[in-house]
Amino acid sequence: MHKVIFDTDPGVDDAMALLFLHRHPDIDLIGITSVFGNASVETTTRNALFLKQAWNIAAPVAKGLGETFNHGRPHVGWPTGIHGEDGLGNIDVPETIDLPLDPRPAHRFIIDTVRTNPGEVTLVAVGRMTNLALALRDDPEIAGLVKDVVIMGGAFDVPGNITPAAEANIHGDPEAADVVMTAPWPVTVIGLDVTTRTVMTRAMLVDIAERGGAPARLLSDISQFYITFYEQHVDDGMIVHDSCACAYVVAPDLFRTRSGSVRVICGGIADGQTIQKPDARLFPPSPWDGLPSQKVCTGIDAEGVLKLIADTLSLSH
Ligand SMILES: [Ca+2]
Repeated sequence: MHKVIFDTDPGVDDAMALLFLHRHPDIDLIGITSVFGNASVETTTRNALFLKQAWNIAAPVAKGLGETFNHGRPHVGWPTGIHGEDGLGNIDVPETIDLPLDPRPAHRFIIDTVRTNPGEVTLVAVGRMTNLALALRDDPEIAGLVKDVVIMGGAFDVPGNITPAAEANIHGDPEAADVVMTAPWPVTVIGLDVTTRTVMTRAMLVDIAERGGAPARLLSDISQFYITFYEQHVDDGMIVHDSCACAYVVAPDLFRTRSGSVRVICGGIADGQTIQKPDARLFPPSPWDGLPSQKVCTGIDAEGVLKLIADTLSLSH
């Protein structure tokens, strides 16, 4: 079993990833931590509670802070054209959800849970890296106590999606992402290099909704707005960014990775760009030296990952 804390900004593709984690038999979802990105942290936290309630998820929700790791970065607006005004595809999520939050801020929840389960927790982070960076800042020793860190973010050998250089999760808090990538814990980065090849068609989603009961039908409803947005990028369906990171946790063999230290560009026109120094290449001294070697995904069995996601979302308990 993989004990997972899911750090998320729901978010339509986040919702799919959450249902995947909830339904996969090899995953023990022990916490949900919210971060801003696809919407404000108030909205993403409300959405996490909404999905917890709708899907009867036992894991507690802890709310993240509402600002970037380095304060003072300008706010650039929420991507309501992709995720809707409510962050979940404009399905009229109730204004408030009558469920309690964990009393701790997200980064403190992460620290405490990792310390209670040393060597056992996998952090799956599919929003901005703010909460993970804050956890490392307040308690650097947790780096040695976490089993694995799997993040959705970055673009290495392909263009970004929010600028030609940068992917949105990283661009939203580059300083936090650089802290996470360079910390002495094992990170696997699932970026646009592989997620953009993983497109769930409308027909697959219809099949999931038919097989997976009411939770899957809700997921299908949430996804329609996002699918309409993606008509400008793909022929049919939705790119399932965040679910790719969850699939990696249970089926790493479906991915090909490249090892090497990773740095995040902070500032300038390439703000938020992710750059790896592959271990197999020799360079003169550079800011990539002396840092942990992390895994960057460069290849994916997209068909295998989509089948894994579809089969898992279709499992009714
Ligand atoms: Ca996300």
